[in-house]
Amino acid sequence: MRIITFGTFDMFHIGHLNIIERARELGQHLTVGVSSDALNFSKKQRYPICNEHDRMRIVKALACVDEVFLEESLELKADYIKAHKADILVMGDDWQGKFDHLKPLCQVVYLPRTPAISTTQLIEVVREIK
Ligand code: C2G
Repeated sequence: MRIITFGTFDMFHIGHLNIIERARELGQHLTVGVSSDALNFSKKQRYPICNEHDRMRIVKALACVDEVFLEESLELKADYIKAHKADILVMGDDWQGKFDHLKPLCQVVYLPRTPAISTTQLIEVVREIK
């Protein structure tokens, strides 16, 4: 089985590693779409702390990741799934139900998020350190 997952993976943390490892365990090949800086800006009106080049390098360096590409639009999921011949799309359950329309193309699996850690929370903690 070929797996695909997507994310920004800004300030890479244990929640990111957990979902990537669990996604890889569902098959034999894992492709990760890393959201572009521009896509993040359009969604959140701010750029990630780490740029897309560095975020892609970090994800690509993981032993459980076989392939990485830049995700430039949320609307292109179906094209990315076909281009990478993915059998299963894995997303965290903060996206529960959001990608069910892709079920004719591949299996869609939502895995539970790792509790008590997020990029937003890390940014807030670092900001508070004076
Ligand atoms: N995640 C997790 N546990 C956390 C934090 C994140 O399991 N504590 C998961 C998210 O559910 C997601 C992945 O890690 O599946 C990447 O999270 P983000 O970097 O926040 O990516 P996001 O902005 O949700 O992705 O097409 C989707 C886009 O790429 C956006």
